[in-house]
Amino acid sequence: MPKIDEIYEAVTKGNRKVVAEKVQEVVDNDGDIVELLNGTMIPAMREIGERFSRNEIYVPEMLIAARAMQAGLDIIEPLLAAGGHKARARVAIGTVKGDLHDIGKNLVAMMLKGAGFEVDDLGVDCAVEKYEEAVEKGAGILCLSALLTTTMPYMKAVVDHFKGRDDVKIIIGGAPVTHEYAKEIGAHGYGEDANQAVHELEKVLAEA
Ligand code: B12
Repeated sequence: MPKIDEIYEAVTKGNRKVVAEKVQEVVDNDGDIVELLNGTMIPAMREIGERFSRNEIYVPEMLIAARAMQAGLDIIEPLLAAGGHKARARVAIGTVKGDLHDIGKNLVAMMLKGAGFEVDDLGVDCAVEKYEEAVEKGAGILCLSALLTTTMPYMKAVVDHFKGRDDVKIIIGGAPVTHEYAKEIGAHGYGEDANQAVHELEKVLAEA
């Protein structure tokens, strides 16, 4: 079984091949993939974010690390989803219009699938119409992600669009998003990370 440090380092160095190999080794050895995700891979991406903020690395390095992370996620995702039980509710998730960040959104989608929800991943750069289509296909909960302060206001546009629809609940998240902002725009829930997203969804469902 690879040392978790090796996977952490491979993600931060953007070594896609090593990440895929080592994650596969963990899987082959029946390792704890939820712990691998939450305890190693997500913290590695956070470190990348901090290094970028300190101008120690730039966009290309960030992108390379993101691709390495995705290589590991591609292996884990079907397993997390397969570990889930019968779908508890239908959820649609998308990064809002103008925003192309999808690592956090993908993680949330993956955790939700792992928790047994049926997840319709709408991708990035989602306009109101895309969420509307998902609702028409049966999604009762919409998860909105935004990583840019400039795209956050679009979350309000989506919330406003569905105002008065009791059959649609909206949960928001992303690095610049806060609980206060969620309250301010009238979203039904907010999650700080992928784990909280699951709890928040369960809370919203229980209240429905
Ligand atoms: C990787 C990255 C990129 C990659 C994205 C690759 C991809 N496929 O996603 C690339 C290189 C493409 C990129 C581009 C840009 N980026 Co960028 N990027 C980042 C970086 C380093 C990490 C983001 C990330 O993946 N974090 C790891 C994941 C796991 O965390 P997360 O996304 O926050 O998600 C977690 C939670 O927020 C939460 N969550 C997320 N979504 C949701 C949704 C729901 C419903 C819930 C409940 C929870 C939830 O759960 C997630 C998992 O725990 C951040 C720095 C940072 N500190 O966040 C900058 C950052 C977001 N980027 C930034 C900028 C400025 C840009 C660019 C404008 C740069 C440029 N000049 O071109 C472009 C914008 C492109 C666009 N139109 O979207 C700024 C934003 C600043 C601001 N105030 O808005 C940041 C903060 C960097 C910085 N310090 O300046 N970026």
